[in-house]
Formats: sequence, structure tokens, C-alpha cells
Amino acid sequence: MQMYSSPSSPFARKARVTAHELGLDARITLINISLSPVNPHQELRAHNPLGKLPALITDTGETLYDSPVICEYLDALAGGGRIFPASGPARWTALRRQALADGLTDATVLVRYETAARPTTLQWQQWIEGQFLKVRTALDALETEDLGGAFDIGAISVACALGYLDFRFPEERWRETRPRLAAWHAALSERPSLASSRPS
Ligand code: 99T
Repeated sequence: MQMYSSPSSPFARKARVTAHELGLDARITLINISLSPVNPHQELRAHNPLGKLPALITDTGETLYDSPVICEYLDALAGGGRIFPASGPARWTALRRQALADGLTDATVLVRYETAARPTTLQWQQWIEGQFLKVRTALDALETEDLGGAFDIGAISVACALGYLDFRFPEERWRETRPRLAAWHAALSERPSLASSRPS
């Protein structure tokens, strides 16, 4: 398999962490690329019309995207039910946490593009604050959750969301008001799949 990825992408990191946890990482050749909405990647767009990474090309030549689909595909390839709970309340909690963490990350990536890719004179401060409000509200919600259970797609998504926030916006200092989430993240970050995939 081949996967379009980048060392900075939190969504590609989700897929890489999932592959590592399932013992599938050696079967995936990474194609590292650099892109943004104003710097699209032609070759990737031929595989994913949305022009976003990650995109996984399977051994049968099909391209899969986006990160939730790729992660669930990898889980199925490894027998199923390991990273995505098969059924019941644990499944819905894991999927909801993935949605919450991915939404947090989407908002963070949008602020990154607005502040790093858009000319300073065109930047819209109110819109940036609106995205940061989503980030902070999601962090507050995560602080109230008991995340200490299984290492599933919910936990992977939250860990990658927090890692990306630290990477792009260290000045956010989210830990100061969310000690439970900070302790959970610190403990989890030692896991080899996460330690070896820190954004760069
Ligand atoms: O939007 C673009 O044109 C390019 N952006 C991406 O490909 C980002 C890379 S994060 N990927 C996504 O937004 C994927 C979201 C999708 N729902 C998923 O896979 O879950 C790069 C951030 C950075 O480098 O700072």
C-alpha cells in the first residue's frame, strides 16, 4: 500500500499511528508531500478529488480517504474490532470522540491556513476567533471526559489533535486550565506509535 502523508499533518498521523498499532506500518510506503489550499498537489488530486491528505492506495489499487475511512479500513485489514470497537456503546463513544477531535483539528488547521497562508492585510480576526472558540470549547468538553479506557480511534484522534495544537499554536497553553486532559496526553504520548510520529 502507499499513502500520501506529511510529517505535519494530524490527519495523516492518525492513519500512521493506527497502522503502527495494528502492525501494518511496514506494509505502507509513505509518499510525503507538502500542500495547502493555495498550493495544491496535482498528483494527489488525481487520487483524491478533494486534494487532501491522507489518501491511501490499497494493494488492489483503490484510493481511500479521508482519515476515518483509512483508519477503519486498516482495522478491518487487521481482523477488525481492535482500533474501532465492533459494536455497542464503546463504538459510539469512540466514533463521537473521533468526530470531536477531528472537528477540533479542522478548526486548528483553518486558523493555520488563515494565519500562515493568507496575506496579513486580508486576515479576518473575528473568523480566527470563531475557529479558536471551537477549539477551546472542544478542549473543555474533553477535559470532562473519562479518556482513560481503551486505546481506540477516539483516543488516537484526540492525541493527534492535541499534538497538532501544540505544534502549530504552542502559545495557546491549553494545559493550564485542563489538567486532566494534560495528564492523560502526557501519559499517552510515551506510547511508541505516538512518540515516533510527533509532528515536524
Ligand atoms: O485543504 C487542503 O487543500 C490541504 N489540506 C490537507 O490536506 C489537510 C492536511 S493537514 N488534510 C485535511 O484537512 C484532511 C481532513 C479529512 N477530513 C481527514 O483526513 O480526516 C496539514 C496541516 C499542516 O500541515 O499544518
